[in-house]
Amino acid sequence: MKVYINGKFYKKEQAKISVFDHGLLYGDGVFEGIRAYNRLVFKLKEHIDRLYESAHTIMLEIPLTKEEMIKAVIATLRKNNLKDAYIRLIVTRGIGDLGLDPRKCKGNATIIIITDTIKLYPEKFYQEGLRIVTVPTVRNLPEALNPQIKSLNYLNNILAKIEAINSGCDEAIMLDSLGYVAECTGDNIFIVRNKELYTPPQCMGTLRGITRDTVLEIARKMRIPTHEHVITRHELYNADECFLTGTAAEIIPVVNVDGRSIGTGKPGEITQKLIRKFHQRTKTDGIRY
Ligand code: PXG
Repeated sequence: MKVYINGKFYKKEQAKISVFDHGLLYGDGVFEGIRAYNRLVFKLKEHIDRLYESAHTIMLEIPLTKEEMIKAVIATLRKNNLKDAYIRLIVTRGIGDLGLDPRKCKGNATIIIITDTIKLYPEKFYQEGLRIVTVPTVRNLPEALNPQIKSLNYLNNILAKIEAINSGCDEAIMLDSLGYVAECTGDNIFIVRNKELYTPPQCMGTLRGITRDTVLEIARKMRIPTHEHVITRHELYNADECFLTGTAAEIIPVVNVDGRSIGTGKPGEITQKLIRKFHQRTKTDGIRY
């Protein structure tokens, strides 16, 4: 494996950054998780746009233009010669001193691109469906650390993940500060009720997932009515179907929430149709490398 760091390629063992990088010291940086299928990078432009939006909000200047960044991702993929890949694109504040002040980092952001494969959940859950639980840790308040910023600070999500694991589950539902369903630790959530699709609005403490947007687009093409609307736990428990979406997770059915079985207790029909359409999409859409 060859890792890209600031324009140079390094072997996995030699790919290292400074202990004074504020990405390590403070989680001061932004990232994206991107997938490539059959030598096509899926939704690369959307991921790059979101990366630059996250960076803009935290006032982190990325030394490459978006076009140069796209070229760097493509070059890393070519170098690694992977047909299917998971790309982790990271931009940290760079090397500073042992204080928070980002001005001390002198604007030298560190860019890291790693390609590898990823399997978020065991394959059997894609067939049988996941069991998930609501956890006590609420999703970051948008007015404190907006979940729209895909920052290197994922402790909020990691705490939720730990709580799910402690409860014997692989994934957690995080609520917003009002108690509505927000999202999972690395995935957005959808429910189906009366053949209509619902997902929480992106302003309420959720990341605007690129897979989420793709699923909404596919559903509209299939003439399934879609709603971006707040969801209560009661509505979730009584949904006909439920599934999660994310670049790493793709689309995974959920069959049990907090001990309540969802619908028939098996992956739903609409969920399975959306999974099939999504996989068709990933085979044809994207930037070739
Ligand atoms: N919510 C959160 C909090 C995320 O981190 C998503 C939703 C889904 O967004 P996309 O754009 O991917 O559809 C994410 C993205 C991991 C992992 O290892 C998770 C993500 C990214 C990278 C790694 O679990 N999640």
